[in-house]
Amino acid sequence: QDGEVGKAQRAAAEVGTEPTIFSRIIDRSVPATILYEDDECLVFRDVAPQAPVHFLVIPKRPIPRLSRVGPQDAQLLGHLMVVAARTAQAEGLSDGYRLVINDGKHGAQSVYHLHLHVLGGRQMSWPPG
Ligand code: DGP
Repeated sequence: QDGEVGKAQRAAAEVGTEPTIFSRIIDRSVPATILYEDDECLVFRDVAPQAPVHFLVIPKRPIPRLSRVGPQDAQLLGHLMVVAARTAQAEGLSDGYRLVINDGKHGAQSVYHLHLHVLGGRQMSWPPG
């Protein structure tokens, strides 16, 4: 299948074999527009924005996907959401925004390093595709 879904399905076949592009953004060997960083997470603009504001919040620890997290990750996951909300506010998204986590093949995940999408700056619709 072509497009984003096809890319996601091909990526699903390679889970766990390689560090992802996001590891290279964390270590600065691939450039990105970074909005926020602390010891646990990094926030940067999505290279293919789907809304006027579209950024990603990732843990520095390379958890591959949401369905692999356990109770030991609860504090980190909460931190990612708090950072998402604070960065959304800093980006001026006072009329609201959407958080998305794609998991696995059916979720159309293409990069197997856990990430929260934050999308805003336009009216979203429901249901998502
Ligand atoms: P997902 O389908 O949830 O796995 O989304 C992965 C997102 O990552 C997708 O919206 C595009 C973005 N992305 C992929 N490669 C890069 C990159 O090299 N730099 C940046 N900034 N974003 C990337």
